[in-house]
Amino acid sequence: MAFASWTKSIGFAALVLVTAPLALAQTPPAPPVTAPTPSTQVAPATDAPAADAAPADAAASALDSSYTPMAPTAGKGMPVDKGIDFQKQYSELGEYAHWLDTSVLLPIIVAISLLVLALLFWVVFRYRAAANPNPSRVTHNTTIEVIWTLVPVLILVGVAVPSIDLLAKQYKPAPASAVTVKVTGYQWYWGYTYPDNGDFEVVSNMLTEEDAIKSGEPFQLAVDNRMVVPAGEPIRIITTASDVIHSFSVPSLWFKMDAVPGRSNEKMLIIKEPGVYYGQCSELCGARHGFMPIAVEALPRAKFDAWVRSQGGTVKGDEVAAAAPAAVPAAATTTPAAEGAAAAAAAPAAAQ
Ligand SMILES: [Cu+2]
Repeated sequence: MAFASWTKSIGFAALVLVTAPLALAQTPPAPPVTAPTPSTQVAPATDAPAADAAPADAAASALDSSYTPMAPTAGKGMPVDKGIDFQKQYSELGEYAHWLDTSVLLPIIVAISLLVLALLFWVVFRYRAAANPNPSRVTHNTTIEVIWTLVPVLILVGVAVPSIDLLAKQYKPAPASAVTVKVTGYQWYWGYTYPDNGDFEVVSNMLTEEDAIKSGEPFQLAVDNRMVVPAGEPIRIITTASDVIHSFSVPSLWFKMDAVPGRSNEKMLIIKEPGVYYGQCSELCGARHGFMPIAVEALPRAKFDAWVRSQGGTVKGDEVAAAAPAAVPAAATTTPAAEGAAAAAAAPAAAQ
């Protein structure tokens, strides 16, 4: 009886745990809340009149198309020797999840394990045949039955509240202003397409051991062309695949999303600070599954814009910024950056 009521309660609690996230998952996503205004650098159009005082400088910085791959920081965004914990997190969701693991789940698991172990030892020694020749015949104890039903339920509710909260936050869609990156898994490399920036695609292959060492990066994580994104801004990542199922996964950003052929999965990512963050394909996808690493490079907005131009892509507001110096011919016509951008605009295909 007691066991039956206990299992029934646990069964119910488990049902709540399992169905609640499902119900949340099936709720249609709320319409994007008013999009946070993109950083001021995104809208040079409104700044253009004010820049009259130094049009050449404005044009040079607005049309900067220089890019040098950022050197990774040792131990940041990558696994470390003898590491047994999660990697240090660089997104708010990651920090939340890491807190849930180390400050909620782990203490509860340790406490329950120690309690059960202590009870086991107590029973083994206190009630062994030699010390307790006449065993008790008691079969029911209402107080104990209520306690061992209620306590597990309360523990599960305590775990469910932050778990469901985290789950709901992970389903929050990106705002309309977010930068979109379409991630395509191929056998066996990644492609990153930027539909908001001229729809160019960056193909990313693993570096050989020799090249990785030469560039000061970890072998089997370093790639020739990284997925470059702006830091501190919402990014809409859409994953898909061209052949078999892959999984786009970057542990230090708390990001993992399957890339399935014929289907697009979407998830928002906000990286707290600039840096290089490494990951790997996390779905067994064939012979070279272990050799299609991921390198995400988060840059400040102005540097991201410059990278987009270096790839032959377009940056919102560039047309206005490019037109502004034309009004002051003497200052702007010979700016090398402007020439570079014009050349890039004339031959975007060649730049790729
Ligand atoms: Cu794969």
